[in-house]
Amino acid sequence: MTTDRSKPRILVARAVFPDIIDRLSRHFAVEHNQGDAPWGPAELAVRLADKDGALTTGSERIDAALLAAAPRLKIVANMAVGYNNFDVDALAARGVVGTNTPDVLTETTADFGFALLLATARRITESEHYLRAGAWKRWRYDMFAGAEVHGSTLGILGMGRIGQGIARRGAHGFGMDVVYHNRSRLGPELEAACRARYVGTDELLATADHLVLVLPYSAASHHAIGAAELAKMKPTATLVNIARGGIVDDAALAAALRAGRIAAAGLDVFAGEPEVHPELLALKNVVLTPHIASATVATRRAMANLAADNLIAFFEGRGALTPVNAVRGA
Ligand code: 8YV
Repeated sequence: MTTDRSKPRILVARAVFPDIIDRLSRHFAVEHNQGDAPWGPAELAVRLADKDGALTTGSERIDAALLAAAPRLKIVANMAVGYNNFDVDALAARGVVGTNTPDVLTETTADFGFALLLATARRITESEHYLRAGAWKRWRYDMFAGAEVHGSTLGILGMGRIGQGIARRGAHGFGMDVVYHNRSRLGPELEAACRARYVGTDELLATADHLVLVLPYSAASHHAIGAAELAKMKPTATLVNIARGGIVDDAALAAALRAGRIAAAGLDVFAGEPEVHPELLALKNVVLTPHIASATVATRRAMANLAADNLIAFFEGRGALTPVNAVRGA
């Protein structure tokens, strides 16, 4: 914490690489949370009361009530590409700039989406638990026999940068037929680069052997995959969610997995995380990871630096680098 009042005052809401704090401190009076204490909305409101800017993560909800408690706030830099933790209308109403961290995490997150697909389809964690439990006594012809990945049909719901990265990996690396659905269809050049075919949601659900969710969370995508959608999938299909919890109805998914309506799921995100639906925890045919799709050292550093770059550029009067809304100026 510092009391230098000549510089803009910044709150860094969660622990971050120490050199990012050093870097920010050259430009700003920084209050940080390197102990990573769990600051709830009330504590956050108190700490933002005298701040000009904030560096947040997906864990901090920035809404009208919080903004009302932060009259000086001009910019909130999210260390995430997703910004469903922002109430964008409330930010616009107050003239506060929101920024995110696109591009720097695209390939890393696509790598992880593919890793989760492979682990789920090929039953890697389930078989490892079996081995560690001492249950492996002899080979058997159908032991942990999973679903084929190469040459199968990869379905992608949400075809932004990360979805395209997964499509390229599937098409070029694993010889998969790629089908996708998105709010808007890609141009012919991008479709060719991804070797992906645009389909409606019913065809996507019915044809995918492996369906990966990479769409942003919004009221419109809440429970985009529920009981009705799961019923349209192949009983042999794998579902992977690296987007946001809440896009999948976790209770409906647990029921479908238990009943064999679909074969398996790989989930990196959960409604109400870090809580996980207890029925998902009890199932063997689901691979569960704690929201780590962007978690490589290099990528997390790039995300933190881009969030810092946004704050620095904004307060130097150059404008935010990656704004998510149209508010401008320092
Ligand atoms: C973040 C993410 O790690 O970028 C995103 O949208 O989901 C992750 O990369 C997480 O949101 C923490 O900010």
